[in-house]
Amino acid sequence: MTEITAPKSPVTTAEFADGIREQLKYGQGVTPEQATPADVYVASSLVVRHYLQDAWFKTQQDMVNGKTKAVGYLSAEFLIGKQLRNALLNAGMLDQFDEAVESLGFDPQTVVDAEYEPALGNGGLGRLAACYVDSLASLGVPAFGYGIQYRYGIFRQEFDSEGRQVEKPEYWLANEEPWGHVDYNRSQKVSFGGTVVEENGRKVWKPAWSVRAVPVDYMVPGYASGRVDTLRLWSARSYDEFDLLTFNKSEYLDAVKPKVEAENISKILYPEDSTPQGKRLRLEQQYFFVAASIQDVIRVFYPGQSNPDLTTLPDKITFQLNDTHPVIGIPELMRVLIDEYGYDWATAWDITTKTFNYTCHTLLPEALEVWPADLIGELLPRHLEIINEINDHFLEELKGKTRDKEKIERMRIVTNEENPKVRMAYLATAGGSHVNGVAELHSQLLKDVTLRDFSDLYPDKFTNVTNGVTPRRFIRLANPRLSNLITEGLGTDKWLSDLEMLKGLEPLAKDDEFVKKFAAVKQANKEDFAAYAKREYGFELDPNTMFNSMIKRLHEYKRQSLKILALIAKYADIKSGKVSVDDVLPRTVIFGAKSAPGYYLAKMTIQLINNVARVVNNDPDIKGKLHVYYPWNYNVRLAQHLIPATDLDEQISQAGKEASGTGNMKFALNGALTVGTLDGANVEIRERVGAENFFLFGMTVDEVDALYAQGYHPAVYYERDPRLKAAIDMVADGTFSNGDRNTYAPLVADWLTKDWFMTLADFTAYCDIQGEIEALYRDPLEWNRKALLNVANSGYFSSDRAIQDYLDKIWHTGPLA
Ligand code: 26W
Repeated sequence: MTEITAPKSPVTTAEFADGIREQLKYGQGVTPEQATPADVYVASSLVVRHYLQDAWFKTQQDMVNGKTKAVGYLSAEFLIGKQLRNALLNAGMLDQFDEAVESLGFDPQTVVDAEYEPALGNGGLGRLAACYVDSLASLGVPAFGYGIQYRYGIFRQEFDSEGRQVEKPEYWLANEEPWGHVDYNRSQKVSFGGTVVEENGRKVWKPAWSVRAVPVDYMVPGYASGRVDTLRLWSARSYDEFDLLTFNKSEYLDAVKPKVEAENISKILYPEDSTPQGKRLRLEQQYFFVAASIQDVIRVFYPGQSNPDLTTLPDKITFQLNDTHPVIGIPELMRVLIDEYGYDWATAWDITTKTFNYTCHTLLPEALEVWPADLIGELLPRHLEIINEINDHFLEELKGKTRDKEKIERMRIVTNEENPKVRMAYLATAGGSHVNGVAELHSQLLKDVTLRDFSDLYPDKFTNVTNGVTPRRFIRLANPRLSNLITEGLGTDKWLSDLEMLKGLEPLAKDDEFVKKFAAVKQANKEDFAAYAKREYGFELDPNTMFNSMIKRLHEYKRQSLKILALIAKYADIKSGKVSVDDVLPRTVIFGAKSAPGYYLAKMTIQLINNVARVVNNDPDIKGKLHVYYPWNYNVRLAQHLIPATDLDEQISQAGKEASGTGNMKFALNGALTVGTLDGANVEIRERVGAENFFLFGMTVDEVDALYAQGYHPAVYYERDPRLKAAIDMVADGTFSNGDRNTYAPLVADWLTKDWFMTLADFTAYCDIQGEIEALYRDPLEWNRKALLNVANSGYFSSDRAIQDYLDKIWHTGPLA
């Protein structure tokens, strides 16, 4: 195999091995003979940190001393995945690690496997944040990711004997975690509750209790950039144990939250995606990490200054709000500027609006956070005052822009009702410089629908940045075979920092020999995945079948039900003899998805998929032509194994519902073909890879809207397509529930009477395109040619390009000199 020339290594193999020995001795307290793979993992990680330390210092010094504005990416989630191999790759130490570990008598893969995955995110939004800090560092841009170090990440998913999802706590910090450096000496105090009083004509917030925000720092090494950025995740601790002198005596008893309550703040990641739970603790989390981050920024950029000139803040840093979760940062910065540093309202507002920008990641109205004003008042009384004042000023400003009173009413940040609510998306739009969606179509719909009044009056605020994914983790680490072939094809490995270079592979799609090599890579990856699935899950996958994957959160709008109904229809056709089993293209369907714990229909869909798998996989009539597998606990690691092994990827959301998708990009870049709707970034993927290399089906956004308007009756579709009828009947009749007709009755009833995301309306188109897919798959050379063209034309979907777009359109900054 051609070896990838990684960035120049700062260390030799012998030095790396010595470093491990030393860490084992002084850190783990074991000899190399006593050491376990987990010990060697910890020691190796610390060696990597050690070699990154100087670059980290230098990046921070250059950031503080130089003139380049930094980026503060505020995000409640960073789904970073395993760290060791990624850090080794980016720092240029992969080979040194492998050889050093081998020289000590260990298998590198076993050592890497000892790492426990930090699962500090729900899905797309959290993984995107992780890709973005990787790209910021790789581009050499000074940046902080700011978030929360949850003690429990997203739950660990198991299935019970009935195939139902069971949630288990994900205590990822049970063992030594060498990447996060706990920096007690840079802690910040974050306060809550209490009252606001007036003293000498000034508002003074007298909080009722405080927690200590302790930063846990993760190095974010850039790929071949020599720069190391910082991911600073805050952990909540109580003051009661350590610092009795923080408060005077009378305040003390009130001020100190019991340890358990204080630490609850960073205890658990909320597993809901797309419906905000009106939970007090969630608001506490949001304020906790944002308040700590703002104080931290002032500490870093104005060190030791008691009277800093904060009008320069927008030149020092730009804050990106990753969805509405950190939006409380807007009133918080106003409070800090006015109450703590004595700025007047206008100056504070000017600084604040220049510092913040907002990315929206959804189109589902129920996912736009709205907080009861009462709750904010209880937890953050001063902030509620400020929000109300922002609202008043904003309404005044609107009067100068439009005479349309209804429009002004609709745009209220704080609603006008008995129990007023604060609309965080509106606050973010009013309180920042830019608002962006995450794919062209999504940004357009934000302007036309979700934030229409705002885009009418503030058209210049709105822009688009199409999402991207890091090629380091999702091509180079996940798919070394393809990486080597790309490097061979292009004659250089520079594509890892300039992904548009993949275009150079396009002519090779005409070269049958190259296409065959490409096909061999996919085949080998499928064999690897089959072995992995056997080892990890006990599954028996046949790598000589088409691997067809659907991995993403389980949600009605994503329409896993469409996939499973089509599969059941196929099964029903074989069972009824309409289709001869001998004519069926052998296919292995793989699902990976977690459902929010309280999401009833999503959980029922999981149960259905598991039971379809049980029935179909064990039915001798099927002769092994159809297999369904549902590896539990889908996470970054599983994605890295499955994506390179996939032939066909499913992106079948109802048009207008998936903001972007990022899995779609990872699959295209790894040479899977996509079957998908015109939704999110699918639109742009299809444009780039070519319509003839993408399986498009289903209604468009306009058709969806028209159908809603006309009145949608799903039962019509059930009656119209016998395949659909057969499939739904089979779910209803107990085939997948040991004869019990009640098990899926609520799901069936929903399909036939509501079907909000129009699964039934798209069913026929979805089944019809399967013929095309299967015909192409029977011609391996043509299939792989198209898959290769997907790789060649997907370079645009690098997170480096996305970050460059943010730099150009929104942040107006760049790499350190
Ligand atoms: C407050 C509850 C909550 C939690 C998370 C509401 C909404 C969210 C996120 C917005 C959900 C999410 O992850 N959105 C996804 O973001 C990805 C990155 O931009 C997109 O690719 C996905 O299409 C979008 O669903």
